[in-house]
Amino acid sequence: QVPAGSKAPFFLGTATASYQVEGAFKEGGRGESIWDVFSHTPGKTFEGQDGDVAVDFYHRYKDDIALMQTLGLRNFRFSLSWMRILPNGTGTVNQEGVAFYNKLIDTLKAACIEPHITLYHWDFPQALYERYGSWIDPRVVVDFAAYAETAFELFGDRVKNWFTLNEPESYCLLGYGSGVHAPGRCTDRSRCSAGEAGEDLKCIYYSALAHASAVKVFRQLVPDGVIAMTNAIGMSVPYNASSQEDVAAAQRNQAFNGGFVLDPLYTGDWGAERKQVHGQQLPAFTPEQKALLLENQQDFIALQHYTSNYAYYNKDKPPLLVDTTTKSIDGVQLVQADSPWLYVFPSAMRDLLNWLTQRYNQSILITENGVSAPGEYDKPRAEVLCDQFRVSYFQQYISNATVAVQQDGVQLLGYFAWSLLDNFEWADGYSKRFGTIYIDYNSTGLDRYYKGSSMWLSNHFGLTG
Ligand code: GCO
Repeated sequence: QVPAGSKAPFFLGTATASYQVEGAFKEGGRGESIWDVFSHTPGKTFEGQDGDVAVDFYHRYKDDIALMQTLGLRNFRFSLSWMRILPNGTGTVNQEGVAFYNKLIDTLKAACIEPHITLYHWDFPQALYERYGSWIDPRVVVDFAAYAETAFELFGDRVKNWFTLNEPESYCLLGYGSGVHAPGRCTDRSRCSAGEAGEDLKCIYYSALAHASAVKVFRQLVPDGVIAMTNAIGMSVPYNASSQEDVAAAQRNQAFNGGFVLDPLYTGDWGAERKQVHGQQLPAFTPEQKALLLENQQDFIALQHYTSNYAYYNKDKPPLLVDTTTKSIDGVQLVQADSPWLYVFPSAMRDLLNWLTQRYNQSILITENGVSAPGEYDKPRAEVLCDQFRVSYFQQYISNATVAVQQDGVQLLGYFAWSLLDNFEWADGYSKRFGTIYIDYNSTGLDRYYKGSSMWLSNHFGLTG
């Protein structure tokens, strides 16, 4: 245990994403995105909510930067809306969009806050989607690299910290597998209007290639910068640590999930576990593509970590279809957050940082970690502001990350809490709050209030950020 109050040996930041916070969906020459279309389709999001206004960051960014400044935050991760810069996804640059991001970057820098830019956080240009279906077509590799080049040219003089794609494993599986996120493609035609088997795998494949192509351009244009993809990874902890079978099952499951995208990025090929399960369904990397991946490696692993589970061996199932549970061997149930997929499992943070270090031998930047606290949607504001649940989540996860650095030798660069502000939580609309700053959705001004957790983070990391 790290003593309470001891500072973390890595930097602190907070993160957001364009569609989740910006709003102003028809302003400033912004083109349409797949999330506009998806959220405007009846039945796709909680109570039909959308990001048209979101938390109006587009107009309020100066005030929000002032809030960060007061907290002493020195790092901010946000994403560019591809369609604000290239309304049709390719072609003419929209100067109004460029002006917005220039103002944002310059205001951050003037406030001593380092900008960290994500190029793509799920809002794909609708125009390109209509042309070729986005991440399931080779044309996306070219178009994404061209967009990345434009962004590096426009902002690379002032911004040195970049991310290519946010969590392909999430947008590919949810957008092309289960269809619960935009563009809502899936194999089950009773639920989705488009989609076919294997699109989720194709999406990962083209995402890996698009990422490497963008890294290649980056090295030319921003030679003094750093860049990575962000990946959503949980930890499979053996249900019974003294059972050989459970330990082996958890390891296989971990490699299968945790290596899904990172294995191709670091080896130029799918991992053994993926090949075993998907066989011929996996698009093969050609020798040229393998070379592209190997020659254009990222600078560190950008980890987004929220939840974990126990995995155990089931003799009636093929070896890779591992069963998982959220109850420990002693029958203790992991605490569930407000989001049904999110369980609080802080010790898994330390295990995961060690697993990544052993497998890839890279330094790590935690680009997202956070929680939706139970009942925050409905509770009176005063109660939500006292978010001890979130404070405890941060305290435990950060302390496990600190132990991984101080005792296990993990190279951890920094930690971004998700999220600066309550925001549009995709298919859950505004019903799940991940913010360290509360948004009063009933007020006409979308008023902001510090939650206890933002002050805890500020205090824990101290003035050194
Ligand atoms: C991600 C998601 C975020 C979510 C967060 C909470 O990058 O994981 O993009 O946008 O809001 O993960 O679910």
